[in-house]
Amino acid sequence: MFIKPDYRLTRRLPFNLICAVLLFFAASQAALADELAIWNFNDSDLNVDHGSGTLTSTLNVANILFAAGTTNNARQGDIAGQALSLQGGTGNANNGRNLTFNVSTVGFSNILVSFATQGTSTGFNSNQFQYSLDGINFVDFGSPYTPLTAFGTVPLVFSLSSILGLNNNPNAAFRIVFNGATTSTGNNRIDNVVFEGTSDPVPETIPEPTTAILLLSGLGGLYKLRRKRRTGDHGGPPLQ
Ligand SMILES: [Ca+2]
Ligand SMILES: [Ca+2]
Repeated sequence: MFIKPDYRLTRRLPFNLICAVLLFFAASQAALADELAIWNFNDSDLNVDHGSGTLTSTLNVANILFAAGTTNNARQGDIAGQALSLQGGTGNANNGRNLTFNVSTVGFSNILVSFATQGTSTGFNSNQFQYSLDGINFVDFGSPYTPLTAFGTVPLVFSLSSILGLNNNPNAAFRIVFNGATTSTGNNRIDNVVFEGTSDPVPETIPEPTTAILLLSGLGGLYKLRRKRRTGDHGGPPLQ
C-alpha cells in the first residue's frame, strides 16, 4: 500500500531551521560565564587555575608555601587540594607585603571577590584588602580583617559593586596587604580566590543583509534538495 508522504512536515523544515540558527546565534551571545578568574592553588603555584589573570607577591619567596586546602568557596568541582600558605618570615619581614591579583573586568560589572582563609595565632592577623583602577594606585576597601583559625565553611567576601570604576576595566587589580605576624613561621593560608561579576548585556547583532540573503538562499537550497529526494524516494506528485 502506497503511503503518501507528509509534505506539510517537509514544508515546515526551512522555518524550523531558521529558528534553530537564530536560537544558536542568541545562545552564543548569552553564554558568558560569571566567574572571571579562580585560584585554587591545587597545583602548588601562583598561576591562575580557571579564567584569566595574574598573581604576584612581594613576600620573600622562601615564605610562599603550599599546605592543605579546603573546599570552602571551591568552584567548578575543585577539590580541597592545596592552599597558599604565607609566613611572617625572618624578623617578620613580610609584614606590609602583599599579594596582587590583576584581573581584567572587561564585559563585567558588580565585581565580587571572595576567598577562604585561616591563620595561626602568630601569623598575619591584620590584613587589608585593596583595589586599583589602574593597576598602580591601590585604595583600601573595608577594614583590616583577621583570619579565623580554621577555614570553616564561609568565605570572606568583598562586594565591589559600588566601585563603578572597576566595571569593564582592563586594568582592574586587587591586593591583600599582610600585617601583624609575630613569628617567622606564623602563617596565613588562602584558598579558592574567586573573582566574579555580572556579564554586561551584549548588543543584539543583526545579520548584515548580504549575510541574511546567503543564509536564507542556503536554507532554500537545502529545502529544495530534500523535496527532490522525498519525491524521488516515494514517487509522489510534484509539489509545484
Ligand atoms: Ca585548594
Ligand atoms: Ca595554579
